[in-house]
Amino acid sequence: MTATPSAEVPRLGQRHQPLARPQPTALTNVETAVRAAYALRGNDRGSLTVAAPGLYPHMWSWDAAFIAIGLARLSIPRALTELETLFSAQWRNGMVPHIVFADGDASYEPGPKRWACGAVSADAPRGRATSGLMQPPVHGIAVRRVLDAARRAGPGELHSAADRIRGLWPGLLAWHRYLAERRDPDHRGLLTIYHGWESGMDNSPRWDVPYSAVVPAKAFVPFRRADVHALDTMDGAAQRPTDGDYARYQWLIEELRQAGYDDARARETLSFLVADVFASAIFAAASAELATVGDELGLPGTDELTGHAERFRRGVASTAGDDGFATDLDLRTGQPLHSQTIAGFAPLLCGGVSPAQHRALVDALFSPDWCGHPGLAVALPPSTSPSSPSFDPARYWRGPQWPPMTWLLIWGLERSGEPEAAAVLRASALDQLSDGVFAEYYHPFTGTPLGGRPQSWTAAVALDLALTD
Ligand code: 2M8
Repeated sequence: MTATPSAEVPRLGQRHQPLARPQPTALTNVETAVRAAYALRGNDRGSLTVAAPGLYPHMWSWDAAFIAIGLARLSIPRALTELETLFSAQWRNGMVPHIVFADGDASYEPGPKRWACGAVSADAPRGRATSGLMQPPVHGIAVRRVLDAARRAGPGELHSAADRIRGLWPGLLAWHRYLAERRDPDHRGLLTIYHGWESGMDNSPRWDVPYSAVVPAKAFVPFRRADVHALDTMDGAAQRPTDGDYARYQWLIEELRQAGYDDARARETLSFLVADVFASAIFAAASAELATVGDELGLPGTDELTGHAERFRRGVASTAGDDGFATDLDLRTGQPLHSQTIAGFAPLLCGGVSPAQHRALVDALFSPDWCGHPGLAVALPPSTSPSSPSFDPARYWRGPQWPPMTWLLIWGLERSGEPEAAAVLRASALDQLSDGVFAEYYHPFTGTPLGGRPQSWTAAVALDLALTD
């Protein structure tokens, strides 16, 4: 299943002529924002924004959080509606599902029938079809941003946003409690994930080793690869996970369904069980952000949130080496999962490492292994380092640059006292997004937009970055 790097990948130290970017029509920041707003409007289905037309015609959990961050620049009420729709599909045990299915589109696979959540779990919501997995909990960060936007907008907006955040609060607390209790029962300060999809970085080299232990049963009937057909391009398959990857993704859903989506049973029976440092860092950061919201609005549970933030910050830092890079852990074997992916920068989101480790991480981010690679069309971090043998520049999470990940790093750098570094990344991000395409991901060497488009979370972060003072 490991993808072979393509022949065009330049190696470090090798002379490389940067390739011309394909679209010469760079937009100004205001034009980028206007076009991003238009793209988001086109993907708006009323009370939810689909992740992308065609490829992802439903609501995805962490996409929705980024979308709310972007929408807060346009309409605070609409941003809150996005979060309210997502949380209206929350499971009884507190889990926020990774997909909320929009009515009337059966093109995406696996669809509600394959998940069968309501049929096998009493925790699944009634009256709303969802998947049985979760995604990284960016929502607390989104709530903080929406409240800040409301404060900027004036007392009327602030008053009504605060009311609606009060309404969301029990769900937010239950979500964070679910993560802390069910996804970290051993109190390592690291979230357990049951599927690469839960990391949001589906086919990242992070998961190559644990996926090699996932062996689909012979009798298993895989579903159709709707994703490849949804991409309106000849080489769509080269931009997506492989068939081998997909057979494993589908088999894990089967295992989860057989476990009734029950956390205790899943932990005993699943053939994929890893501690995800990037999702854990997001959880630590989102818990800290939510605690500030709770304090400001006089809401309960802020001590609990601060406790989550501290525990997970420590957990992430405990996996970092002298170079500051965080390392995922295979919970089935107890082995660390070393890979050169963007997830290693997790401590930049949540802190917890020493000043020397922090400095080493920031330096690494701008080094030739990452943003300083001489072959990059735009100096932004690829999802996998071009120096890694697993790097594949066009294949999804194995190389392309992903704008929402850039946004998270900019946010983390600002938050951790690195405004100059954040400004450098932001300028490059706006350069990339000035194509006005809002692609799902970008080829790091050619700058070619790849995957779905317009991808809502890309448009959302473009809007937010373009309108930042
Ligand atoms: C991708 O994941 C879905 C499965 O969840 C897919 O490939 O069908 C990932 O990039 C994920 O991070 C993202 O949330 C989702 C929707 O944009 O697409």
